[in-house]
Amino acid sequence: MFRLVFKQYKSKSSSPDLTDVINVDDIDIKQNDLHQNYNVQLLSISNEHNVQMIPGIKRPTDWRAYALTHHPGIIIIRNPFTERGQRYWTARCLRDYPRTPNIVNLNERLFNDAVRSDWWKQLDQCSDSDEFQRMKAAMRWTTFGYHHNWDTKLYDEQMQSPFPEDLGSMCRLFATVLGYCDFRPEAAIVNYYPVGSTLSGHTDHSEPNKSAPLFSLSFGQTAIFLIGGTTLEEKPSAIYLQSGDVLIMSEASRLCYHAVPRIIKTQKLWNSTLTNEDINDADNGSNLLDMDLFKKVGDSNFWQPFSNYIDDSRININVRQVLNPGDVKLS
Ligand SMILES: O=C(O)CCC(=O)C(=O)O
Repeated sequence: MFRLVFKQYKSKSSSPDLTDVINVDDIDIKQNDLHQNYNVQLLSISNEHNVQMIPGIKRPTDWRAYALTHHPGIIIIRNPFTERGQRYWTARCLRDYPRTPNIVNLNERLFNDAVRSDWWKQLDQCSDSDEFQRMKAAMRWTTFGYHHNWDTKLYDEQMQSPFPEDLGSMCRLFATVLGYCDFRPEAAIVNYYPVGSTLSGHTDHSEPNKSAPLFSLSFGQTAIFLIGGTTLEEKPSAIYLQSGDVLIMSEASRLCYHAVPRIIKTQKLWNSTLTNEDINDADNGSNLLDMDLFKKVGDSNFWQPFSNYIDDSRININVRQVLNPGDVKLS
């Protein structure tokens, strides 16, 4: 059933029927009411743990968060970022994260060391349009923290690069607000999806710790995301993940099948210069971000190449805790 639904949404020959895709923006539900058609419930979010805020993220009491009642443990926070916040994380994912010592998918037979160690710099400097397109389309993932091993599906104590402090702080903020105060961000995959690309159905079971939640952040174009059950027999639900959305896979859904059968170009370009209002407000937690980048992304000239990239691509940051509580390394 999962594969059939995946194929329907992926299909290039016909435009798929999107009427069943859950769009939380269409849902008009009052606090704690259940939307019967969608099986979506609005969650009430407080800041009872009094978390340290981070520039570029709205106050938790202003978040709109939803639970999918047919998929217990799935939570969607509908874009809790400011526009500058979205630009910041997009730029981090493009300019900084796919750099040595982080690992990227770029094959050594197809790309030289300069591209494989600092892809964005080479892309930014590339003046040949065919080569630019080849380099742009080839980037599909980067890993850091504990590196995900796509072949063995096992983590290795020796295979790690530092986990970025800003990303760690952001994930801990989301985790703490949702009550996962002990969450430790230890492994990340950033997935890059040019329009037309997909990610087939799988479960994330490499982590020794399979009970900590998984945080998945989307920037750029919209994904159709499928969430199913623990077997491929169960029919998945389809949901739009839009720029800025944070999806949490926790509890019963942590080990469920999921996939991205389609990227849809919906996001308008944001290419204006931003006012400095949110920078002036950003003194709280500003030590947690690269504030130089946070300021620069508001400038339309600096932002332009990043904006061009997400004009036809989606970026997903997928963060997991690897170790069990109390462990300091893999056994
Ligand atoms: O792109 C997404 O939303 C999902 C990514 C994912 O499932 C993964 O990295 O395991």
